[in-house]
Amino acid sequence: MKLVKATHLNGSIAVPADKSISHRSIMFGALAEGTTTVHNFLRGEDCFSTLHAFQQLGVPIHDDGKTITIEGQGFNGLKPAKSAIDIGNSGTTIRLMMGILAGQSFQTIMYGDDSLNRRPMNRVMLPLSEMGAQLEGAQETEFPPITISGNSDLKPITYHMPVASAQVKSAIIFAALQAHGTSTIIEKEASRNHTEDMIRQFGGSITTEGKTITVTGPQMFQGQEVIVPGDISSAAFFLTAGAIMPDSHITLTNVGINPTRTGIIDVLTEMGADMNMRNQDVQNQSATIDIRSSQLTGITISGDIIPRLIDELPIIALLATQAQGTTVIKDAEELKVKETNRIDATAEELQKIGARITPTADGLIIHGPTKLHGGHVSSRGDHRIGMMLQIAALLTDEDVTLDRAEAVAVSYPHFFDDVRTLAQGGESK
Ligand code: SPQ
Repeated sequence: MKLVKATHLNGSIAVPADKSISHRSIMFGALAEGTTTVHNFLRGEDCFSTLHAFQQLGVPIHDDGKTITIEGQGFNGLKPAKSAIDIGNSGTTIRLMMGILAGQSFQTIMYGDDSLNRRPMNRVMLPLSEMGAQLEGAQETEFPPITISGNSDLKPITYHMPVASAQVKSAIIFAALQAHGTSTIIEKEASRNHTEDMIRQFGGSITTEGKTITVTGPQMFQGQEVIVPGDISSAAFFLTAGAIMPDSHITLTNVGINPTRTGIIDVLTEMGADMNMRNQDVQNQSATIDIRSSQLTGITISGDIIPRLIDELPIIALLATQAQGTTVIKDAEELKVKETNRIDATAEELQKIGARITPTADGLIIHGPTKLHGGHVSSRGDHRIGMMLQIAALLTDEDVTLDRAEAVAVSYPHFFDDVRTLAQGGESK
């Protein structure tokens, strides 16, 4: 696909719904007693993987094109799927469902696409096995298809997490909610807390003190009305575009500002971006953000901020190509086990269009500012790499063509429409 060109970007975009919260709204709705309605559900492929998986497990879920209605079955009401469940590209779906299915008294097989079938699952399989479930990967590996033989009598666990991961934490929490007794999870670094927030929203209880999470099972939830805020990880592409494109001013409405996700705001602020936040909605954790063309300076990004911006690192690398000086990204080895190896994919694809960027064992080193040029690049099937490359393409008046552009549909189906809207200086629906 030939990527969109623009001289500047202007206008307002309503950021698409949060992917992490959309997944969890289906999960909690299915596991609650009674009806849950989900407004502003993300209509991306990953979230439909979660929705279809629960339908296969016997949960009635209706979609009228606007609102999702879930007839919750409770933790004890799930039914065995008639066949193996296709999870597509979604790491969040497969890992969190492993935690849910660990406490069920039946067997389930889940598999994904080529990318998901290469992502590591031991990080979830090991603690869930310790709690009493049986999990097996393909041909004695840790890779999907994963066969889960659940155990309706799970043991609680005390677990020191070896990686900073909301997916691992959430999988253990879902199993702990079904176990008899108190589980304690100690995070390596604090990661996104949407699972914990939603437990409270659905009438359950969980405590967090620093990096220690305590949850006692079994628990029961009541159906709720969920309004999903916009996804700051999707907003990040336009926050970056607004800062690095000349003569630009972008307004992003309904941006999720849960503090476990706002590392990108901290980075933009430290690099000197001309940005302001207004209309904060405390209950919905959302705000409007304005961003304008900015003079940026390179910085070092490392340590406990990394989980707060892990999915934004490819677009932050692009941001850094336009900043004065050197930006160093460290402590981000987790990027190697995302939809692609995002350290290599970011460095190699940006190098093709002129960026001065070097991959390291745990991150990237980027020198700027650099004038990018045209070329032929690939998303490698990774939505975040594809969207980052479209924003990069706006910086050159030469042609940039992108292979596997359709990957963006995983988290942001109308991404290219929003780029065109801003390139024409308009306002999105
Ligand atoms: O679901 P998936 O494919 O793992 O999605 C990604 C993404 O870029 O959209 C990662 F590839 O986001 C993860 C994120 O990196 C979503 C997530 C969640 O909703 O809990 C947590 C993070 O993953 P992890 O492994 O750090 O827990």
